[in-house]
Amino acid sequence: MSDLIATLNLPDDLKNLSVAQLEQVGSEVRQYMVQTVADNGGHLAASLGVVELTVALHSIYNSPEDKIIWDVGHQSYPHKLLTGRWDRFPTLRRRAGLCGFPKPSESEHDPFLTGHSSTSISAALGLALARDLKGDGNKVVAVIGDGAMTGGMAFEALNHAGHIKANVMVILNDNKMSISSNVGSMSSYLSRIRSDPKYSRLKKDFETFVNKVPLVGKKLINSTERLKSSLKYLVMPGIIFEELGFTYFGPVDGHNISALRSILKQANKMSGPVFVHVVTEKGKGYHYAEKSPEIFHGIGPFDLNNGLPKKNKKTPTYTDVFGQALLGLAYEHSNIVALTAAMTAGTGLKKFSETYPDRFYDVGIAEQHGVTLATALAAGGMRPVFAVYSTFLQRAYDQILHDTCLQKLPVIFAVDRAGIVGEDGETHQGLFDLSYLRSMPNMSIMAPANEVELQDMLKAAINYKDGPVAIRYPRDKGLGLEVSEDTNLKWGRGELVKSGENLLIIAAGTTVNAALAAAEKLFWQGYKTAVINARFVKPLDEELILKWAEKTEKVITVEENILAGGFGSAVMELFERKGLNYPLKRLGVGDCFVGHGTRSEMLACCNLDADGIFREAISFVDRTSAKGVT
Ligand SMILES: Cc1ncc(C[n+]2csc(CCOP(=O)(O)OP(=O)(O)O)c2C)c(N)n1
Repeated sequence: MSDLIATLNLPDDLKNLSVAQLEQVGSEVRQYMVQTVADNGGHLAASLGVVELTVALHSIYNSPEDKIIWDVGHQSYPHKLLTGRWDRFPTLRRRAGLCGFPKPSESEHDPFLTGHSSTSISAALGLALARDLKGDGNKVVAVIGDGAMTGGMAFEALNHAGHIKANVMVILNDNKMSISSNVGSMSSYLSRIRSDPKYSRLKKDFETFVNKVPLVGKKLINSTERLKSSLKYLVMPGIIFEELGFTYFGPVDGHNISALRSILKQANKMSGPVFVHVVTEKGKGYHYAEKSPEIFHGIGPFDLNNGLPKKNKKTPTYTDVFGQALLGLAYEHSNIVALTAAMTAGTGLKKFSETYPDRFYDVGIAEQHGVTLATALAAGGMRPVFAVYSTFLQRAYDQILHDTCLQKLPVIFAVDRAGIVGEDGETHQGLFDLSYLRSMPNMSIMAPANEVELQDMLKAAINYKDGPVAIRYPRDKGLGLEVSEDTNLKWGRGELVKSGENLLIIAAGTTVNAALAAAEKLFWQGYKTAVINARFVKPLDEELILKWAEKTEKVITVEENILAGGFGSAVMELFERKGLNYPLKRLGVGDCFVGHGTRSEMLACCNLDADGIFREAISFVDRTSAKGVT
């Protein structure tokens, strides 16, 4: 443990330290965090940016009685370190170790789970209202980034909190960055407040002026409402938040502990909703993260001395292949437009955004708006491709159903990070999309088994005009195949990739590869196993499935999705519709949330790797009377 921190009982002792000692705590936290993330990977830049803010907060508030809610929660590492998780910090994001996001089951200092953006103000408001109903006196603080402020939910909550004059504090951590540079008119507005010293000076002058005006002058100003508001508009920073019912404080330098403490103390004295605007630098204190905050937003293990990733990425990921394929298709089809909800790099759209800036939209962290916007672009004759992580698309369930599917408009959803995502854990797993998309009429769903199929599926989707299409693929490297080759992909058709007579495995997406490896092992146990690559989850290739099910009379389905309503359910529904009683075993994720660990560890944990499928298959064929087992 570091020198000063080793002597402290945290977080309580922070209240007895001088500002210089608090700064020392900050630098010890910062150093430990950089070292640990260099080993484990994680969200470094955002956490580096809030070190002083976190120290200041814990030097004033009494956690866990006072509640601090970190929006998204990727910046909560300093909070974790100051609230009893110092020793366990090296287990960050590792299986059975500390979670990368706030988690009430991990600590009483995490009053509410976060992971998806823009929820903190609603959560803080709810906790504040519960406090008031119980008659408790604790404080509730939401810390939200300027990126997360682009999410509609944040405004819904501000609107409500201001209206009911709730006693709640919102701290805006304004670093100009979402994952990439922030977008939108709110961001430009914050920029103006931040960068124009005139605003802060004028605010002070205005207040002094009003206080000094003799009674007559005050009356004059008060009675002239129009004049008052126009003056206010001219000189007050944060007027938008004031108009929403909040008392605005700031902007304040988020790396100056003394200034932070004094503004927080002032804000604490107010009753009703307060809004504290804190300006920080993402990546602060680690040279490479300051220089490239986007790269250090979420990073794998890296070399401390040069900031370079430890693993050299040779084989392209599914994301890379998607980005490259879309770029080629956009060249051929001038009506293709691409959309992202604040994930340009993460979804592989960086090159597209640079090559076709007029055909690219970063809507901010606004998946719901993104879906309806894409749908309307389709209604207007464009071919929109919305690239989005499976977990975040959940936000837009109703927009997909009500706007896209009901109108049968040809929007393409490139559903990235579908399936097990690994270290980000349960808030980020992409395990629900097959179920929620499959239940929607007019939706087609494809899942590639490899990167060549992904490229072909995207082509097929662009050429399909009859309704929305989702292509879901995992957070993983491809198989290293030559992507310029075409496959024999046909709309609505799967592919038999291995014939066999004792057992049929039908797999969706990249589980096909694990299924093939399991089939190989089953062969040595005497089971000749057929394997179908479903390719289409909707519409199903019924003909192919029924033909091989009839031959083998035992069927296993495999998918990286929850079992309820997923791919296996589609096969089960097919058999039920046809009145067939083949023994059927569905492999996927049961009725539970999957935690964090590497992708391969968690796949193994869910029996979705080759060994797991093999074990499940053996127990399935043992339980049911095998046909023709040799
Ligand atoms: C609904 C949702 N969409 C996308 C994301 C992915 N995401 C994580 S952090 C982030 C940017 C957040 O920016 P900001 O709130 O300004 O925090 P900063 O990282 O700059 O501190 C995004 C887009 C998410 N967590 N939730």
